[in-house]
Amino acid sequence: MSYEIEKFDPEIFEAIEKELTRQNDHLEMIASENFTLPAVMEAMGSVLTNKYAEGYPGKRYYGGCENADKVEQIAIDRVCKLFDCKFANVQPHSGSQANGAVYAALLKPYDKILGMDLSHGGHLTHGSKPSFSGKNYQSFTYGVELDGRINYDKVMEIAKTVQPKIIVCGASAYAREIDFKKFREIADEVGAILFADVAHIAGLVVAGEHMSPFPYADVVTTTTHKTLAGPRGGAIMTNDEDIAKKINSAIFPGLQGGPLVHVIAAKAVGFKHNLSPEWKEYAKNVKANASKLAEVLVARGYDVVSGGTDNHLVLVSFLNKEFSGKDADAALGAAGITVNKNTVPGETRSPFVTSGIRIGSPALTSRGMGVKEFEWIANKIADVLDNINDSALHAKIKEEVKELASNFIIYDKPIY
Ligand code: DSN
Repeated sequence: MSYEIEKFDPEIFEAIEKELTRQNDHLEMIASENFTLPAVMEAMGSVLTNKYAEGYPGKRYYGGCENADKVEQIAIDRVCKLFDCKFANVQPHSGSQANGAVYAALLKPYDKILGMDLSHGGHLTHGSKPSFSGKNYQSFTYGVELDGRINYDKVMEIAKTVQPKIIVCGASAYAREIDFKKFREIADEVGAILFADVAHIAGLVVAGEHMSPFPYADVVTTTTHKTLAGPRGGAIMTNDEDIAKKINSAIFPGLQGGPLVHVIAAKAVGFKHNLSPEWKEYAKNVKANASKLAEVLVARGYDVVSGGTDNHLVLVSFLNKEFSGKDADAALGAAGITVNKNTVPGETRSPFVTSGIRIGSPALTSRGMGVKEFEWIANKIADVLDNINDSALHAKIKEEVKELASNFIIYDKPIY
C-alpha cells in the first residue's frame, strides 16, 4: 500500500512509520493513553477537516453545514446516552479546553476554586499555579493522606474554610474510586458548584465499572482519548439547561473558533464503540488487568500507593528506595515498557525526578492482553526495578517484550 504523504513528505511519513513500529514493539502503559479504532482514525482523516462550522447544529455562522450538523448532533446524542445526561458540548479541542470553558462559563476572574493538588494526583487545570486555572482564579487544594486516599472529612473542613465557588473532583493519578456523592454533600454544605473531571475514568464510568458523576455533579468534563479510547479531544456534559447554555457560549465564541468537525465525527464513532455490548467487557478487563499488576507488584515487595487499585492505574512509590521515579521510567523504557514518572504522597523529590511511577492497563487491554499477560509484565517490571542498573538485563527483557508484543499487533499499517 502506498500513501500520498509517502511521496509528498517522506520525512514526516518516516516518523509516522517509526511511530507505528514503536507502538507495536513496546508495551504502552501510560495510564492516560490508549489505542483507538481504525474507524475512528478514518473519520479523523476525512474531508470533514475542510469545513468551517462555527456555532452549533442548526445555528451556524457558515453555509454548507448540513453534514457537519448531522455529525455533531449524532456525537451529542451518543455521549448523552453514554453518560445518561441531557446536554453535551462535543467541541472542546482537549480536556484542558473543556475545563477552561467550565470556569469561563461559571466563574468570574479571581473566584475561588478548590481542586486536588497536582502533586497528589490532581491535574494542572484543577487550580495549579502554572496553569490558567491557578492564575486567573484564586485556587486552593485538597490532597490525599499518606495512605494514598482522599479523606472526605478533611476535604469538608478545607471547603468550609475556603468557601470556594467551585469544587473540582477527579484526578490524573488516583487509583481509588472517587465518591461523587460525598463531594456533592461537601459542595452543598458550602454552596459550591460541583465540577467532576472524569477524563481518566470515563471509560469505566460509562460501562458501570466506576460510580457515575451524575446525578451528583453540576457539570462534568472528559477527554475522549484515555479510557474511552476515542480520538484526542474533550467533551462537557450537564443536566442543567442554564449551565449548558453558558458552556456553549464559553466554548464558542468564548474560547474556540471553528470546531474540528473531523474530530467530532471521530468522537461520534468512538462513542458508538463505547455504547457497544463489548465495551462493558473491555472496561471489566481494564480493571482486572490493573488489579493483577498491583497484586504482583505488592507480592514482589513494591510499595503500591493505597495498597492496590479500583480503576485502570497503579501508582508505585519508591520513597523507601535509592532510585527515583525518573530512574525507574528510564530503566523500564530501556526494557521496552513505557510508563511515566509520578509524584507520590509524602513526595521528597522534585516533580522532574519524583519518587514514583504511574502504570496503566487501558492500552494493552485494547491490544487484547489479559491477566495472564499482565502477570508476566508485572514480573518483568519488578525484575527491571530489582536490577535498576543492569542494562544487559534491560536489553534482554526488551527482546522478550517485543516477542510478547508481536502476538498482539494492533495496527498493520501506519495510517487509516
Ligand atoms: N496528560 C494527562 C495524563 O497523563 O494524565 C492528563 O491531561
